[in-house]
Amino acid sequence: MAQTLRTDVVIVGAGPAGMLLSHLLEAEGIESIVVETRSQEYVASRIRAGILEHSSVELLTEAGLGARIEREGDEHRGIYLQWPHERHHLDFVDLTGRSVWVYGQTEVQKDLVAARSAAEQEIFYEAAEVTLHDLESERPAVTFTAGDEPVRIEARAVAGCDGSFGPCRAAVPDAVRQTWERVYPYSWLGVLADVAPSTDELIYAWHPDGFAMHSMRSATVSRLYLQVPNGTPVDQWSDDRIWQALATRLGHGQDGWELTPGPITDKSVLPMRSHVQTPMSHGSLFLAGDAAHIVPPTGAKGLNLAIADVALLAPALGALVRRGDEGPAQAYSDTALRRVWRCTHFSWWMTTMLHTSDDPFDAQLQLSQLHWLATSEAGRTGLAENYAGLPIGF
Ligand code: RFL
Ligand code: PHB
Repeated sequence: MAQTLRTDVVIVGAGPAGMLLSHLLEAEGIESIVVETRSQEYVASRIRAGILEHSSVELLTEAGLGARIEREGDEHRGIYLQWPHERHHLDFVDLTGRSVWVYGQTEVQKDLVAARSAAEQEIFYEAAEVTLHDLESERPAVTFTAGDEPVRIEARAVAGCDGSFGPCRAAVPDAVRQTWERVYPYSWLGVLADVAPSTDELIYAWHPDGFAMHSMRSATVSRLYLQVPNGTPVDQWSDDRIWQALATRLGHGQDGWELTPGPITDKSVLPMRSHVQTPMSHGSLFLAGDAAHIVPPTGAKGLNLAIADVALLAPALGALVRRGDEGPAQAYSDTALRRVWRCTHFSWWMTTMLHTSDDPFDAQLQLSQLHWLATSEAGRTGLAENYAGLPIGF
């Protein structure tokens, strides 16, 4: 016999979208249970996003999750954009009055786990065979096994926060869902290194050899990326080769700037794609975060979009569960998709402007756009507005 539990919302996935949703729902007076296939340690240790936009920090702070960001995060006024012989600082604060914060996804996840465990949030880790039921009814359910025990959770709604490989997005019937996809013809080789960053703010570099980026996690840890061809095996890139390529692509040939190398502690190749599935809800199922959309990381938007989705979804589920008011839940998909498509476009634009291809025509258009950004305040303001983030509910 399956153990049967009842709650207001079953949340599938304990990544940032799922954990933040459970936190925001509690503030709405709504109960939830979180179901996650991986272990708590695995979810906590994934190295992913590094930048929180202005609205994300505001939201996390309002939700009582801002103390460590304020203490340990690093507020940045903007970014550097560069190409051979030129490096330009774009000051988002001067341009739009908004800043961004360097605060890793691993840290956001730690803060969420601490807050949820203080609130005694019920979370099933290492759940197997997670299956969704009766999504077109007002009494949907999720079943899974925990250890050897079958468990069934019945609720008023299911939140699909299970990332790009989870089962929730596929639970929307084929006849209803539409997907849009763009696979980019390059990947990122990402490294984490135990060395002080050689820059005060992030550098996004166009170079004939390919894009490179210098980011960071703290005063002693740097995060760097190189454009590589799709399918590149990590072991083709020795540490020496990586540092040499980074020095070439990030060097801009002026004022003696140098990249300081150091011990590399993590190395991986990330494919780049855009993917959007619509609608973001069906019946009693609501998708949020990577379960509904993926963006290439060049715009630093993935985590921020997940945060923005659940900021809309929590009050919508609050109205549904507490008052039986379906209006905000029905509007959720359209409202969330406005921001999703804006960020999908921005991420595509940053990606295609900065990654080199074999086509010399593309290179001329890219350099022309970069020159425009360097010389036009209107151009820079557009980039800044998108990078530092539009208000939630835009
Ligand atoms: P997550 O973090 O993938 O969490 C989904 C959770 O669902 C679980 N899950 C299931 N749970 C129950 N039942 C099932 N059947 C399940 N199947 C899966 C998973 O184990 C997982 O714990 O999605 P979420 O919460 O939507 O958060 C989204 C962000 O994680 C993501 O957008 C960003 O990390 C994207 N991203 C980046 N975003 C940025 O803004 N800047 C970056 O630099 C950046 N780098 C990255 C990234 C994503 C990466 N991935 C996905 C490979 C680098 C990488 C490598
Ligand atoms: C990161 O620090 O990992 C990072 C920052 C900005 C991006 C992508 C990744 O656009």
